[in-house]
Formats: sequence, C-alpha cells, structure tokens
Amino acid sequence: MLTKKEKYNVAVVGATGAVGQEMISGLVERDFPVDRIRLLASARIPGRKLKFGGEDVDVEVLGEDSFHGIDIALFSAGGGRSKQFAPIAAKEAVVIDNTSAFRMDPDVPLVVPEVNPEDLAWHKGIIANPNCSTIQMVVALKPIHDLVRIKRIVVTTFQSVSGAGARAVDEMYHETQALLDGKSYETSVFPHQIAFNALPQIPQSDAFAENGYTHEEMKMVNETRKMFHDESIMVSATCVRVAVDRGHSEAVNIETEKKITADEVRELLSAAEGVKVIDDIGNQLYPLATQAAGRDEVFVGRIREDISCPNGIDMWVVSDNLKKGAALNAIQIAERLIASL
Ligand code: L14
Repeated sequence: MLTKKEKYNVAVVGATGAVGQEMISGLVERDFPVDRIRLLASARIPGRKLKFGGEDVDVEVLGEDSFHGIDIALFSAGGGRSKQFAPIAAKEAVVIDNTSAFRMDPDVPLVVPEVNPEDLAWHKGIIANPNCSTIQMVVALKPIHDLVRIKRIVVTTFQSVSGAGARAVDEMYHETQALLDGKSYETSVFPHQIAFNALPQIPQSDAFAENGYTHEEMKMVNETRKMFHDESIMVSATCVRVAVDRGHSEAVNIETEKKITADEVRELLSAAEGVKVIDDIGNQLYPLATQAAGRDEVFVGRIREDISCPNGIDMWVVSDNLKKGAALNAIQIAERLIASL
C-alpha cells in the first residue's frame, strides 16, 4: 500500500538499459520526491555504479528480496523479468511496468495520464505503461475522440532504433560507418541491414501474430481500445523501423463520426495537455524526430482534411520514444499517484 509521505523509496528495474537510464535522469530532472533510490539490473556487473543526480549509486542484482521498503518500482527490464518479479514487488510497492507483460490484463490499468487518468484509481499494485507508438498516438487523438468520436484509425509508424535498446543504436551507427567505408557488416540485432533502410517488422524477433500483423501493430490496436474504453474503434497499423536513432514519427489517418475541420483540429490540439502543434507548411515547419528527441511533448503537424473521405483527417505525430513513449509516461503516472494520496 502506497501511503502519503514527504519522499518515497524508488526502485528502477533495468537501470542500465536505454529506458532505465531515462527513468533515472527523468526522476532527477523532474525533482521527483525520492528518499532512497535502488538501481537494479538482471546481470551482475561487479562494481558498477550509476549517477543519480550527484550521487554514485551501486547497481544491485535483481532478486526476490530487492523490494523491501520500496514504495514505487519502475520496471523496464523485459517482459520475462516483469512477469517474474512485478507480482513480488507489488506486495510492497506500486509497480509501474513498462513492458508488454500486463498491458492487456483486465486486472491491470493501462494508463497515459493525459488520456485515462481515472483508471489509476482501480489499480491492485501493478499499473502498465503502454507501448511507445501507442502513447504518442493516443495523446494526439484523445481530444478529437472526445469531441467527434473516432470510428477508424489507419496509422503507419516510422520508429527509431532506440526502441530496440542501446545495442540496436550501436548496430545502426557501426553498420552505417562500415557501409560508408565500403566494408560489409554482419547484423546481430536486426534481421536485415537497418542503415539506409526501412524494415516493416517490429520487434526484430518473433514479430508476427497469426493474422499477418506484427505484435507491435496489434499492440496499437488493442491498447488504444483499452485506454479509450471503446472496443468498437477500428485500428489498422503498419509499424516500420527506420534509420533514425531517437524519436518515433507516425502518419495517422482518422475517420470521425461527426465532421471536424483541419482548423478545428489545430485549435483543439493547441490547447491539449502534452501536445505541441507545429504546423506551418508554407514555412516548411512540421514535427521532426531530430527536434523531438530529448523533449517531453507529443508534436503534431501536417494536419489536413482527407480528400478521399468526407470525415477524414490526416496528421503527422512525432515524439521521443524513450521519454513520453516510455520513461516520462511512467514517471508522470507516479506523479499522479502520489498527488492523489
Ligand atoms: O512493447 O522494438 O514496449 O522499438 C517497445 C520497444 C516493443 C518493441 C514495447 C521496439 C516494446 C519496441
């Protein structure tokens, strides 16, 4: 049971990973009221320390007794670790889980604070953080859905390699360098060359569901329905990995029940929490992954009325996949939780 305190004991599980690192810097940056911090990783790296603010903190090996005295545990160490350790942690702490392990569990709320904060109220110890591609899409679409009801979403993503972790980013850099040097490169993270390429497969192994969609694509369908509390909303996604290091971009097409104009969407999203509209095509201004990297907001631009359908809108949605797509959303959930105590 989480009770009101001045400061909280926080554990970061998967502290050495790409998202774990963002969780650590995010807690510091946002001045989260941390009493003690515990950094946990699954592999033992003797003597490994990480900075938390100005402090050097030992990285401890994740185990069943890692959670004594912990109030809030942020998990991002893979679905297997979450399945094994989150229920143990949840006996003492509130778990905010960034993996896909519990997202579709009917007993676990799946939350984006700008979208469905009300679902935090019924958690039973574990709260799931959605998939990165879903988060930025629903932040941009929820205000529209509330006003004119979205019937159907068709989305294509352009996802950065950092979603697949730090090793994937290294692979893209090294492969790019090798190819520019006229050398060959043997891939180990991605199934194909990622440098100068676009791969319509995420994740990189065991990607495909039975229906021809990838698991990443089906997450966008199922998680959107769960957070919008609307099983009737139709979603079709194509998720593509592109040679970008950080920041996911999405081409989003929606069909609404009632007509909404492009100007009305611009006005609505300009006032929406967590959203920044950058939409001045005459001056070649629109959201870019290179500019979204390191930022908190979900950026929206290229807003236009779909010429192929009377109640259609097209837009371009960009956000930092490691921040709003992962660590930042998890920390914002924790902030809401403690504010509600
Ligand atoms: O479901 O490889 O949270 O970019 C996030 C990273 C799925 C895969 C999730 C990637 C994962 C994704």
